[in-house]
Amino acid sequence: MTTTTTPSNQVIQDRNQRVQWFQNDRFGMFIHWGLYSIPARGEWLRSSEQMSIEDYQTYFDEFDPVDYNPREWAKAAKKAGMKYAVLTAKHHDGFCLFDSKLTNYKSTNTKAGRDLVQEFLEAFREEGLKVGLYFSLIDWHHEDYPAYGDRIHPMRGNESFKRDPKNFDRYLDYMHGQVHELLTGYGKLDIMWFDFSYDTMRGEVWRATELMKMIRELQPHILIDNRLEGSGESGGSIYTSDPSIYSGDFASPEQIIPPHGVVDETGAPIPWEACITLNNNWGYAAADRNYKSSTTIIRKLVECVSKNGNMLLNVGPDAKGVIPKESLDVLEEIGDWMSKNSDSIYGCAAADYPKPEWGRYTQKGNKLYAHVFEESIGPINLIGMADKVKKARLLADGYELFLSRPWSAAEFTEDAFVNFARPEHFTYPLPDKR
Ligand code: JFZ
Repeated sequence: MTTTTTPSNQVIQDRNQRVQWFQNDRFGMFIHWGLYSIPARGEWLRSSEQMSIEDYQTYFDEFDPVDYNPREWAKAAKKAGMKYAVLTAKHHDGFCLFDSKLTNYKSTNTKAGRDLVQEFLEAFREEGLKVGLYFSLIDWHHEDYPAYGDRIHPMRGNESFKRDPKNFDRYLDYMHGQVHELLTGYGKLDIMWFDFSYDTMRGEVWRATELMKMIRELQPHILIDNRLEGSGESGGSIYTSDPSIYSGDFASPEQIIPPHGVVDETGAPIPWEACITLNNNWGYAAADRNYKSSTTIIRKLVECVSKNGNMLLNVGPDAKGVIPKESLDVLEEIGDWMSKNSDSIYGCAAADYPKPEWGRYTQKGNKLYAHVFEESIGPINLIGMADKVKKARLLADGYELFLSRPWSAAEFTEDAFVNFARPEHFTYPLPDKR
């Protein structure tokens, strides 16, 4: 028997195969680190402060991450329950943390004198984590990139692109060449995280089909985000039932968790990963003390999974290569929770039941995980589950919870109650189990 599939269905089928580990693992670490970590004002400063290439050069001359020890990063990630990590091999400033043969603007030519990407990959693989690299499509340092110069407006780069498309093609050769280097010189990579498309700078403007054919030939299993075609906002044909070869394997909502998850126009779920900062910046920003609490992050991770999504949680190591203590503290608290509750995250997805009023559900097979976000008075209500719940237990310690039907109008309701109170909390005998 032969089955025929339209090319677009084949794209979706291949994608759904590739993302299986990703949708099982659910939680990863994003790492924004580069020259911008020195001034400690975030990774966009060269553009937002309109710095000249000469002014920015001082950071290259200074770069000396004496405390760079990616094993510690990897240990922190693993302890937090993260299963993969994505490092900025090159951000918009064009500085390469790897030993590219195509530029001198790289870590090996700084005081660091090392291939920092290689060390990152080794360290994280050693801890058993999957590894990905962020690679900027935008390059403020390359002379053939449309926004080259001392007044950088990358969001308006296409204006000058229109003036000189020939040079831009030379940039694309360079950019494709670096992707080739990363895919051939560093072993098996699990994710390539391109960033980002804007205005008319998207899709085939990057020679995306050519790029993807090379990528799929070199590393067929690697996951690609959707930003060769889109950005942090929803955009690109990944959001349709007819994606192209460069639409990506997952959508990448940025600093937002989509209210209904991500689906195409037919309602079919699309793999997605929300990338979220711990404070308000991606790159190290010393003055930014606005850290989210571990409770917030855990609930947001649960929310992602409850909507079939992943979370890529960012850290921004400082100039020396150290993850800020505030971030490490949050990671550790997340890890405490994950060490007892990760069964409700790994391998889980959206539940077959609507969102409960007191929190979220995640589900794995016939196990429903009830994440209770709010203090309730008395038992929580499991709407419509009177005949479905056989047992209810606390995930953290296995304590078997008291399951009952609502005491009022019990004959008419499909609902069940789960009481979190333990026997010692009761001052009266529990009613009979129904
Ligand atoms: C991009 C980067 O610019 C940023 O520095 C960081 O790396 C983040 C993860 O990705 O952020 C974006 C991407 C797209 C838009 C804005 C910020 N956009 O389309 O407006």
